[in-house]
Amino acid sequence: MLLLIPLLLTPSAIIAREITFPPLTGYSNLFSAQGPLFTQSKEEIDITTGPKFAGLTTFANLPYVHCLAADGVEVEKYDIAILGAPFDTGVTARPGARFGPGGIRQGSRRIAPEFGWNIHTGENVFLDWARIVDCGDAPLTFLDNTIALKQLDASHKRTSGRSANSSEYHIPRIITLGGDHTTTLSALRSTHERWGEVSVIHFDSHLDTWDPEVLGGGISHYAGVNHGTFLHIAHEEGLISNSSVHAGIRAPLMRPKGDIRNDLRCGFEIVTARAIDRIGVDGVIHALRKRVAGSKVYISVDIDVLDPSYAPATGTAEVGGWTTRELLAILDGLRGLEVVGADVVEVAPIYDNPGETTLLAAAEVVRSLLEILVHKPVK
Ligand SMILES: [Mn+2]
Repeated sequence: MLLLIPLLLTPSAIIAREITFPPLTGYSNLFSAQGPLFTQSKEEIDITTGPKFAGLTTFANLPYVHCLAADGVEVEKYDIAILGAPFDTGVTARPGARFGPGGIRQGSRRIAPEFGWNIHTGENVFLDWARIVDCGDAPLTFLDNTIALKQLDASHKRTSGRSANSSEYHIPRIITLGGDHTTTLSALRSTHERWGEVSVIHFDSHLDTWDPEVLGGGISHYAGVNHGTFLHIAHEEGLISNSSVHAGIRAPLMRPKGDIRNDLRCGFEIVTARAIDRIGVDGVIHALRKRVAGSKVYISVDIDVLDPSYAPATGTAEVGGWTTRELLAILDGLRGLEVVGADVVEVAPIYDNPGETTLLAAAEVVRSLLEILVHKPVK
């Protein structure tokens, strides 16, 4: 046996073998009257292009740009940035959304700029005026929420602070991939700094305006900053105007009247999940547009606005929600609004199924948000 080993290592044993898988072609004749049907020879095999499943995974195969490079370091310019916020230590139920950014990118692998023509609108958001890039994820510690949110504040500030690629619209806009919903607070601080107060269109099954004394138990200031209180805090910080609106609400309240009273005080109106049965998709679109008319808008999509049958992979699932088709149609109906930032949050891939139902839905929601942003540039 030992004598055989040197034989196997001799040159004659390691000649590369060309494997031909029959049939070579479905055509009976490789050469037609017009010339060869297949012109690509072995030497010409192209490995420099080819989208989708090659290379590293960015959102929709968009180019990666190191948007978080130190101030003063030149990076490629962009108009819209995808930024991941891998943070999930502000949740009150199941954790796992720190893997949301990677999950949403995984769900988007099939999407590529050259295959990006929308059958409903006839437009290709990726080949329009805006240069859209993926900035990767912000570096957020998982050991201290206060520090993590400061890191996210700084990441937003740097990403939105670079001069845009467009000579007409100077401030790059950001779509954040969450992360739990606490991450929206940093995004709203960032939009406030660049654009002033915004109206929020908040797709969610939960109110998320809970008083930190109520949700957090008042045990510490630290505990009060979480994924169910960030809109209360955004209101307290003066980041959002009192013309905001929730869409898809259905989760139970913690107090019979106090939660709603506080919600009104924070500037919100409510379109419940069941409203769609009465007023339909068009009615929901009309209600949302009417509420935010005339103001700059931030759109936040908690994936738990969808029914768990359409989006099981989330931390605080609530049954009785909207379908993916309904949500996408409602988002398309928001085109024309002056949207200065958006996010998709609470995607926790570990709870998804092998078909990646939630990841596919979240990726399509991001694509819809991109279309809203590209459709209406904002000065
Ligand atoms: Mn939420």
